[in-house]
Amino acid sequence: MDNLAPAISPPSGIGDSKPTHQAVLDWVQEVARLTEPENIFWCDGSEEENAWLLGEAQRLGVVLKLNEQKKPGSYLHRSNPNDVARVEQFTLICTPTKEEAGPTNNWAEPAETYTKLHGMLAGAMKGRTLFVVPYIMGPPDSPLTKVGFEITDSIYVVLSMRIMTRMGSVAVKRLGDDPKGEWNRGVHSLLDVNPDRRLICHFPQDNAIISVGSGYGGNVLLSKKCLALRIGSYLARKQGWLAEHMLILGVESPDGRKHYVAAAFPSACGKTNFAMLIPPPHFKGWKVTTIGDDIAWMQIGKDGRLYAVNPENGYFGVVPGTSYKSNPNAMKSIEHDTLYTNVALTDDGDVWWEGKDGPPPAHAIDWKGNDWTPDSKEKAAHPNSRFAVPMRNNPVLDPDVEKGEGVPISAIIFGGRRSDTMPLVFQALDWNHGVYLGATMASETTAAATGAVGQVRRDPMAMLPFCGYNIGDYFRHWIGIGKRLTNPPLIFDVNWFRKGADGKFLWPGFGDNMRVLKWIIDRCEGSDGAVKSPIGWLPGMHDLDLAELEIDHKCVAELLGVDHGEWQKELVEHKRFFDSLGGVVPDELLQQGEALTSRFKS
Ligand code: OXD
Ligand code: MN
Repeated sequence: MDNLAPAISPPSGIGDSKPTHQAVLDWVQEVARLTEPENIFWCDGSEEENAWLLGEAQRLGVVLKLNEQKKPGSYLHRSNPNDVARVEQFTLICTPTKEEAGPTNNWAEPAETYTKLHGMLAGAMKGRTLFVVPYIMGPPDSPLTKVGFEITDSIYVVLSMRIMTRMGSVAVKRLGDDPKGEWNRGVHSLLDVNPDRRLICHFPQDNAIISVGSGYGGNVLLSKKCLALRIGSYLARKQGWLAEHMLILGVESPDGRKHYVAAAFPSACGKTNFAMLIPPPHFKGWKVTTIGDDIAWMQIGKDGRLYAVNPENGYFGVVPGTSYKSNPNAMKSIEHDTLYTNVALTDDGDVWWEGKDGPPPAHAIDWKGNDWTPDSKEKAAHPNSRFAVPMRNNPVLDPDVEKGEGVPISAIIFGGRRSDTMPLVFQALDWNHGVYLGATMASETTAAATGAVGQVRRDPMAMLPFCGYNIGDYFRHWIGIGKRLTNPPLIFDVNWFRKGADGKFLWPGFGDNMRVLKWIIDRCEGSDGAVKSPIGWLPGMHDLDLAELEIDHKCVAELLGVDHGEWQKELVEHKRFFDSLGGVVPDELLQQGEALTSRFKS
């Protein structure tokens, strides 16, 4: 199986939904003149179109239909083994000056980059179909919602975009014929799926994206990381809102009090699990519901609170480790109508991955298409194998997910994967201190991006790979938003991954994270169950509800401990990180660093 597929010839009534917006038509013609496709397929997002495309994708070997009894409406795609994750080193921000892209981005000069990309794209779609995918990010009636058009020569991208975005006529209608309407131009071509010709380029000033040489979701579903985060964060700063790498969840108490929280964790650190959490039996009557699992767009409401929408329409989650034990709601969501990528195929036409419930199959076809048995040295599923699933499959989807104004956010949570130093949970002293916590966040790297796994790297607000402009200006924007919020969310930091001296996790995680969430909600409701420490407010030993949890006192003390030795090293790392940014860090955050250091001395 591969992404590359020859042109398809749709019957009449399919693939001919040409919009009327002149600039869109002109742009598509321009790209077609350059890439020379055999034909143009205008997507409308309908059921009929999707069914026909799925048939073609099977015929061409781009997807394989799974056993209809075991996984109704579901398909498996295998990517080129050289193309399984985001490529941060080939992801470019093309702004007129290097300073605008800032110290954390790979910068390239726009005119030169366009010339280079146009050279790569010349004739690239010969013998292929050029698909035009109109889509919106955000609920149809939200003021935050953005229109995008993605041109692609990958049928897999079209099928995935229909899951991940509100795709087709809804976008054409939203843009209308207004020549001044704002819309994103996205061009994607697989070229020859060659890592040496792979570039993911963003032109924030032009609201444009060009991605070549890859078929992996994070590089090619241009709606997601490219528009909703990189271009989105640029637009958000210009327009006074926030585009963040955050899940959004609702939490309702047995007596009907409801709060929403947004949480930024780096890629593959459990955002999807947290967003679908099932409270342990002791929390009878508590409900957690999902607004989003990856991206939050947030604006300031008339009441001075922060309101969030999920711009996406589906989840593109990491499969390995997903089980009825770790995330029953995700498992239920991916039982049907799911597009799997790079998992193993069982002999009965089902899918399998490491960490799934039950024993491994005696035989399977691994993600590369080779025979696999439990004795094989290679993994059956790629560690970054994914599911793409419509959010409506989620049994705990929040009823307000389509609300245009968004949901009010009571708490913002930052968190990373840290074996040491960072306590299970603590609360920032105020907004700017919270911004400092986000700005100095760090996490052990995962398989979501190419490169070494398990190394601690600073990942401010989990946005290091996704902030589309200068990170110093991004921090300044956060501080500015805080000044405008008369009723700001409280800010917290969590770490589910702290380990004891024996190298084992101290905290059970998953559903038991409800215990931490409950403390966060209590604090939002004014509870005084906390003790002040140099790093912020920590729960006291008895402030976390640990009833019916088998955990010894020593573990809890370790989880909530602030080890001065570890923190001295951490403070050095904060300073080293800020210094590495070359003078862009706002004074407010430098002062936060100094205040933190002096709190340890007093
Ligand atoms: C993702 C990522 O796919 O962050 O969400 O890599
Ligand atoms: Mn993500």
